[in-house]
Amino acid sequence: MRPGRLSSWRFLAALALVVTLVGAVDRSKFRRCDQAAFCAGQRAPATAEGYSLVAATSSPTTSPLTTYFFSLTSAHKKPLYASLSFLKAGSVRVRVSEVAFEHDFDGFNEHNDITKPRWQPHDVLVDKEHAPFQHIVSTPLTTIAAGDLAFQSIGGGSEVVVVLRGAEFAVEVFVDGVLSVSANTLGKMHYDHRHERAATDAAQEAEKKDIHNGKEIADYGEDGLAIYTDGSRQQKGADEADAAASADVWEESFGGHKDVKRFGSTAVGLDVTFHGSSRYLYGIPEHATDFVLKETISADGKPVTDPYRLYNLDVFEYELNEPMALYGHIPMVMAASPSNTVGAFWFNPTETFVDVTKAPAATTTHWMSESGWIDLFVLPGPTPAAVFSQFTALTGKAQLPPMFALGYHQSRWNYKNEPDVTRTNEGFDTHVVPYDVLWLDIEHTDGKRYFTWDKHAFPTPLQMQAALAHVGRKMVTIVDPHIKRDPNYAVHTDAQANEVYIMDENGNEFDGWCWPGSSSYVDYTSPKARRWWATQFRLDKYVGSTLDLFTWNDMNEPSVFNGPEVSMRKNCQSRAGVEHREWHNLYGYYMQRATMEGQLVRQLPADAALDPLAPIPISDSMHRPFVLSRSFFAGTQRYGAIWTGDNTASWDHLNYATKMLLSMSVASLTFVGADVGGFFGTPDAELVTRWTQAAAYQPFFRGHAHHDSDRREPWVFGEPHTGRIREAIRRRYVLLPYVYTVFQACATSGLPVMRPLWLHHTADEAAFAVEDAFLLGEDIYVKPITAPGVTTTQVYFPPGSVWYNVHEGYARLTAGSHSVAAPLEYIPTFQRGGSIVAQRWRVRRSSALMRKDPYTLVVALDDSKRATGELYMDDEFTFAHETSGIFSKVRLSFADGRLSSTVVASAFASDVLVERIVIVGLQKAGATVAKELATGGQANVESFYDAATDTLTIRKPGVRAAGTWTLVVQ
Ligand code: NBV
Repeated sequence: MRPGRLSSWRFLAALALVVTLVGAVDRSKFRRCDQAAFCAGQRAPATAEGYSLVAATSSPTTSPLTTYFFSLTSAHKKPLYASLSFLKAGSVRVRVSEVAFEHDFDGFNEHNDITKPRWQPHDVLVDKEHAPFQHIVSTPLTTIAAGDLAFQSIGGGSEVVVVLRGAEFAVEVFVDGVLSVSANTLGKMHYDHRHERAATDAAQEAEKKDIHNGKEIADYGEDGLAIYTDGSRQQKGADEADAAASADVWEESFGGHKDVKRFGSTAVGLDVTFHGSSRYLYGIPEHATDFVLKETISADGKPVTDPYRLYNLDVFEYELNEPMALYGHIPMVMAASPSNTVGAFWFNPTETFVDVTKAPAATTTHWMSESGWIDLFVLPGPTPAAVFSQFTALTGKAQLPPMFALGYHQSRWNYKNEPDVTRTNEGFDTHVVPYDVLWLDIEHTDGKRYFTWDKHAFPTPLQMQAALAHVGRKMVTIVDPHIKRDPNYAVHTDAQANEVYIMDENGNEFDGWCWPGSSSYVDYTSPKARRWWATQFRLDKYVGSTLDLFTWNDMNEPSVFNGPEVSMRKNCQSRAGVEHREWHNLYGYYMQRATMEGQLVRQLPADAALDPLAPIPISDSMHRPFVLSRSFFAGTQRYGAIWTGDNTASWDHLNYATKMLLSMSVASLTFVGADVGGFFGTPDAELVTRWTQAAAYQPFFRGHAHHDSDRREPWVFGEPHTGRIREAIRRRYVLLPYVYTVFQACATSGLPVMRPLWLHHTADEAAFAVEDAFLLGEDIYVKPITAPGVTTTQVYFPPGSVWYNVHEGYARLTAGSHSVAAPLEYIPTFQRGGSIVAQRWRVRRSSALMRKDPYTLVVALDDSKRATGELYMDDEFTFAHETSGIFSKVRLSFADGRLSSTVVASAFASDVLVERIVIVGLQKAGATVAKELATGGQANVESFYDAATDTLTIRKPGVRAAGTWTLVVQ
């Protein structure tokens, strides 16, 4: 921001920033459960709605069907309709609607029309295939009573039986004969039917009865309390929750903003219980809380904290250990235990609160949403890997990112101008620190008009990008969703002409306040608007952009400075006439998708026909996209990377970064990271060092800082700090072949890149509580140091496993908690015994410059002197691996003294050699190595055994990394 150009509102905004910088989050800006009628009413319900299952509208038979439909009745409420289906990938889907299902679930509803089913984002789901299943009359279960129905899936890994309880409607899911998950067993299912205001007196009465336990409200007192027809009033302060629940079903106010509800209260809710002892619950990101979800309601029904809130918001200076909502949200939990792991996905993008209650034999979640559907997917597991496979079968697998995106990213709000960019870029070379991407924040634009450049600060963007690209480096610019309402700004006038803006409640273009001042917001829920947005990234439209320029989507909760809770009014409307309340949590998801598509569209011929409903065609030579988004929903892994927003330069924030990233990973976001060093504030050298060391092993690795923070590029601190930071970043580059191989495997399996220890050590209950350490893939175990002055730390290792301390001469560690060295030079890092990890030891300026370099294989043996691993190779930037299968993969194994590489795929031609092999844990002094020759016979290979570290180093074995070969160690 240049002096002299500060308009008055900017001045005020800047002042507000400065004032709030001293304090912490302003909690009063954000709703608690007791301030939201739909939550307060459901959290403390007067009576259960008491549904029973009356009939199957498609009669159950023993012949396999794909979906069954039922009716539900209640003495207190209007009837509902339910359906049950099994998905091919193994999950069980239960839906409840106030409108009868006319046909199967896809293709419903464009409009918020009361006669039609509620709006549902069916394009979020990938897997729409139903597995056949059948109604079973007799089952291994002994408890099928009259009126209950039991269904069994046919095929699939484990046996899944679903019992629908008739008298008091409930769903029970048995996995391999064991009751694992149930819904509505506590009778908390809630469904507010939509009403039309004019013709709703009767319906409104029913709602009131329901909410107020049969007491009719006559009026509201000046104190805001309900006055009942019997003269009683709600006791002041006795129960705030009840007070909020008594808000008028037609409107509610918060923070001076009134929300008028077109269809009255349309809230839905359901309890979902995970049975069995020792259940640990994880997921429902994004919260700055512990990884293991905590109880919010005690077993005897007393609130402990507010429920976890899921409503995408731009929370300034968020605090730790708070169930408050943050930027993104995935309504999915995983319930792990040593006996089995199951999950639940509450497919609802409206504002949601989740209560957690823990009891010895079961853990209950209570999902309370403002609107949307009851649409529950039970993910029956029974292993964590199976839950990931089931969830990503529904929401999609992550893409394989281009290699550069896995390198180190350098960002700052803001690199001020081209000389600043040049100096920063050269700084990395001068100080011999590798990096791949330089980022430009909002100040690079002409007055926050995205897709433009500040012509004074960045007069030659093409040359600037070319200078970076010269050594394979890339640039990222920020593109936010708010578009300046400036009649001279082509993006704005084009958006108006194409009718792609969100509308307000009066049918005008929504006008909200954000960085550029008066702004409108693109309706990314509309396929047409998404295609329009994508075309803005064409190189001829985004003047000054190149194929080496990628994108950062910020403020996409959406953030609206003058809106309720710094977001959009809920009665704004999409172009299809659907209220914002229905799709709020999807806004960032759809924006990132549209931006990702923009990076594809810009590679197509200018005259390519773009049907908004058809996928964008990709071909071999097209480059993979890279988009970072702050806001997210289930399935975001398909569109790019996510970071944890505006954290703070503090040791606590470093500690919570691991917890938050694990939570996102459990919800299947694979490409996640936190601002290295912390966004707000100025970290000291020790904090930056420790943060860089931890983030070097986390999926998305970017240094970023607020404009008021001091500069913190790796060389700013001087020695010995710069050397330590350099070493941490170089370590990332050494591991890139392994990291890339893990990303590729995750794109296939649905497993996350960053993993909790329990994901691979499911039998060990102690592993379920570990949240201060994590796995990168299966084979690298990392313990971040999150306090100053630390030189040693305790690390927990699960039974039956062997680990080698990478920094301590490969010292061998087994089960238990061990004290290990953690000097400022590095953080404790371990390679799993039984693994082979591919590396590149010649670190260069960028990952692209290392593409042809030879590999080093580190073979870490388990107790039976065996190890396995994989190495994946492709061109690292195009789609050829996907469109034509142009990749190579080898399976590596060490057993019985033989190390061999077996080709699994060979389409990517590569002559890159293995230059070194390090075998750890051989315990064999005097070992010799020979290579088996294709012609028969053997040739000796140079090797050196170091007894102190028990490592055998094999030099120049003369084998191709992508080839088949065997070395014999004798
Ligand atoms: O674009 C400016 C910042 C950005 O640097 C940060 O990373 C985002 O999370 N942005 C938020 C807006 C202002 C935050 C105070």
